[in-house]
Amino acid sequence: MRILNKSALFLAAGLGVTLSFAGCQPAGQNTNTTATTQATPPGAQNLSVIPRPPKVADLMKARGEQDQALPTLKIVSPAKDATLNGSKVEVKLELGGDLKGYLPHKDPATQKGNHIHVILDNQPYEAYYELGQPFELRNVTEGKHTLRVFPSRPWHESYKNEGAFQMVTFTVKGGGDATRPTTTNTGQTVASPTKSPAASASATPAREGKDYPASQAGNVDAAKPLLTYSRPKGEYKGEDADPIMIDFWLLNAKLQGDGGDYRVRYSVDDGPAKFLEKWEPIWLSGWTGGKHHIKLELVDKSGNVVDNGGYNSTTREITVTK
Ligand SMILES: [Cu+2]
Repeated sequence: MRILNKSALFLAAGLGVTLSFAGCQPAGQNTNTTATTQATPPGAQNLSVIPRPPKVADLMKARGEQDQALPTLKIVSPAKDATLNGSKVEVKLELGGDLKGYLPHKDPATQKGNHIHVILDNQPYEAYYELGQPFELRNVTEGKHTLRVFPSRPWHESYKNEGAFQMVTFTVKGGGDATRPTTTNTGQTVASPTKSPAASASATPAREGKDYPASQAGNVDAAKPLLTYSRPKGEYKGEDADPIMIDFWLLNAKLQGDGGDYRVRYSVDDGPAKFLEKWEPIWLSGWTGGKHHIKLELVDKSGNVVDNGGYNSTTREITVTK
């Protein structure tokens, strides 16, 4: 906490906005060590970092050499700095590198498999399984956008080798309608600005893709340190809800435990800030049911968020159903 308080002071001097975070939480609100004599507020949870779950370790063993693969991606489309007409953007990728049997594909029986994480701007990633056909970004709003992609395992842990991550910036002219509901590739409404029932819940499109809510690119410099939030996201149910993995991609930034200058700071539900010193996933156990939000930030030695178009501080909401 000593480091935290120092960084909080530093932040207080420079960035008033971040005051709700770090060491400035009201005392006792999220420190559960002395909570036994107090009434526990509904939804209070004690999260702890646990080792890689045996279930995941077993999956790794069953995959042969795949976890030692060094998959690389190339974004064929959209081309770097391309200007595209219309709200539908086709993403085409080329997978290469030392694959050792790694192949994105959704098993129809289990609905699981290797896949690519596709991220438009700084929205939650979408899974892309069948690279033989393009992934459609639908209803993309007019303006500048970024696309980030990297290969992932069936349990959503990303490959972290050089060349796995790719990013392009592109511009859309005559883009999508920001008032349209947001739907998944099966036409299910996940968010609607007008709260109307899904108008597009008709036939399932043949191609993978997603209708996107309005977003724009951050002013991202591909040569600067960049944290890409990957997991957790969406809904977690039953045995998938405990533990829950935090995973991310780092570009141009080595963490202190890996011999570099940076750390990744995370917090759950505005709780105390925790630090990750190594670039690897962690598993958190002890979630309660309901909505939670997870904040992930790339910070320098002084505990300041490294600025890069706003992408280095990301908060996502997840829903846990017990
Ligand atoms: Cu995934």
